Amino acid sequence: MANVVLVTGGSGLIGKALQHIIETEPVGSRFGKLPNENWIFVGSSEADLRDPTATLKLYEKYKPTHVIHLAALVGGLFKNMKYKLTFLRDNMLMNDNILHASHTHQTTKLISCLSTCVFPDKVEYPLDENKIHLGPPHDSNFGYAHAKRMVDVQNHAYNEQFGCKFTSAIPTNIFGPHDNYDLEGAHVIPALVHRCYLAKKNGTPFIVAGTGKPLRQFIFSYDLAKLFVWMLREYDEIEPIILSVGEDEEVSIKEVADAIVKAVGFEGEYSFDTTRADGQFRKPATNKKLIDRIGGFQFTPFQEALDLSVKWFVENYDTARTGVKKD
Ligand code: NAP
Ligand code: GFB
Repeated sequence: MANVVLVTGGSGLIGKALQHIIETEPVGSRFGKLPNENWIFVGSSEADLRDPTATLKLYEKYKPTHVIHLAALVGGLFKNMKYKLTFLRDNMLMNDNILHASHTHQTTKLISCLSTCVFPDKVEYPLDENKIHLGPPHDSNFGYAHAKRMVDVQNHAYNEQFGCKFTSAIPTNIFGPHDNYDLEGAHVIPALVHRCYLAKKNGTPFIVAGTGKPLRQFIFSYDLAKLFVWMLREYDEIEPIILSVGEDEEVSIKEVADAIVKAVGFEGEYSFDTTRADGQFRKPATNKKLIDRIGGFQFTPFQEALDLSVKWFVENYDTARTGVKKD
């Protein structure tokens, strides 16, 4: 019988990247589709996963043997700061419904998606898989972070009580084609790509929020998609695993802005609005467990991945998610 791999959040940044990898890597290869697999990608129009009945109906319709659960209320620093309760509640509802439906439908394997912002703000660096519950997360995203942490708690409880094989991935900040390029609500890379694109097009100032000093690790969505395929086939632990570039690949927001200026071909000056928040200063995570388990992985260099993402944005401006009404 064919394996049915259901991807929630299939219309989002990582969902689209997974679809791209599954459709372009050679069939039967390590990251490609296997002949006995049927992949299904769903967005919120197919089922609002905050609704338990709609979630169960989705499982009844597709009878997934495997689920990659990417759906979430997602946003950058400023959206997280503004809607803490909504981030907490929507994500708890979606995650609880997916875990419950996966249990009742005897799904063989479920991979949920956390984020390195779930880790404590004050903890010894680098972050590793054993440090999730050692203290409160950064205040700027405590709603989202607590909802995501509970998935790890539930994964262990489902395993201990029912033997379920539910696990989770912990990616760092992500970017790539099909990102959400909303000017206010998006993550730093898509928001700044959009701002820089408008500054070049309209001859207006390019303004970066905060001081530019915070540090982040970024992973390209196509690389991350390969790692999800690897997890599906080859990672059998309940414990989460960090999916990240190396600890030595932290970049500052200023370096990100410089790379975006280069990729967009913006020739003006840019400035920092230091009245706006910096958020967490850094959250460096180790990928040692990943590299040990996978045995080596070639990450796409940052500027190359950024150039590709900017090219995608410029070519798809009319249909990209920008939060701007386009006629
Ligand atoms: P995204 O581009 O914003 O996509 C979110 C996806 O979730 C969309 O497919 C959306 O469907 C779906 N969704 C939202 N609300 C839903 C609901 N009520 N019912 C059903 N589906 C719903 O997000 P992403 O960046 O791909 O994020 C994917 C996963 O990675 C999330 O779990 C996120 O927490 C995690 N993550 C993201 C980052 C990052 O930097 N982007 C970093 C770490 C972890 P529609 O578009 O059809 O509404
Ligand atoms: O991508 P971002 O919002 O993610 O990046 P976080 C925030 C950093 O980029 C801060 C600076 O230092 C901001 O001051 N920045 C500069 C900007 N300009 C902009 C801009 O136009 N938009 C944004 N968003 N930032 C989010 C979390 O944290 O990242 C989530 O709030 C989630 O919960 C996600 O985990 C991965 O790393 O700060």
